[in-house]
Amino acid sequence: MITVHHLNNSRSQRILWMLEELKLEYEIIRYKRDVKTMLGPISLREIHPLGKSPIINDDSSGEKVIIAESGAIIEYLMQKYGKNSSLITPKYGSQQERDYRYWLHFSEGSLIPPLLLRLIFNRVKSSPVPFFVKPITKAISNKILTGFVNPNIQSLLDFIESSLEGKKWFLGDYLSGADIQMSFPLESSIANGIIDEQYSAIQSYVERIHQQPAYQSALLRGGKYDYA
Ligand SMILES: N[C@@H](CCC(=O)N[C@@H](CS)C(=O)NCC(=O)O)C(=O)O
Repeated sequence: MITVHHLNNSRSQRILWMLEELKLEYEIIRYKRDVKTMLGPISLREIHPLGKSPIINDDSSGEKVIIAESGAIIEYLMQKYGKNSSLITPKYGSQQERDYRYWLHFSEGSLIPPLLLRLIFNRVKSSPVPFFVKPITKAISNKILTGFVNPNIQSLLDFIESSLEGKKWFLGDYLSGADIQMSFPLESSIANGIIDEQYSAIQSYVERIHQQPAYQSALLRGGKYDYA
């Protein structure tokens, strides 16, 4: 049986979607973020030292497999259970496979870091500090945001927008694990107003994701998720 260690409103929603696409049986162990810090509970560290979600266990082959990192989980599930599923397995060595790997890694490697920086510096701006320090923390945060973080996010989104124009999924007509991996940063950016109407290809793409029957089944299994 596969077990998903699922943190609310998090990247692990992607793994539930993937498991639904693969039509696999799985169970969910739920963890709740601290409402103030947004961090996961300490009990997640008993499953993996970093205590980040998603993590899966898979004991279906007799061996006790534990995998963390959503990209690694997607690759594992794809290799082990992806054959003849609704998700495409690109031919090894093909351009399609290079594109698949590119977007699979792009999500956590290129897109999420500046989104996280934006979140952090916006929090720094609004966090309580002595009144005489406030103008300084605000000015430094604004400088980093406007000089580095926001232009970086914009060029990444422009690139994603042009890559999706005229396409259904990142690999054209075929849904793949790369789409699953790209879903979380794009849908959370829409929910946070970072992606607006000027990015119409991204918006339609995320709407298409939300219409996938397996995506909707994952929502029903996972419970409340703020980005759908
Ligand atoms: N690159 C990792 C990131 C994992 C991660 O940071 N997960 C967040 C949820 S979106 C988390 O567990 N946060 C809670 C915490 O850091 O305590 C992945 O893709 O799995």
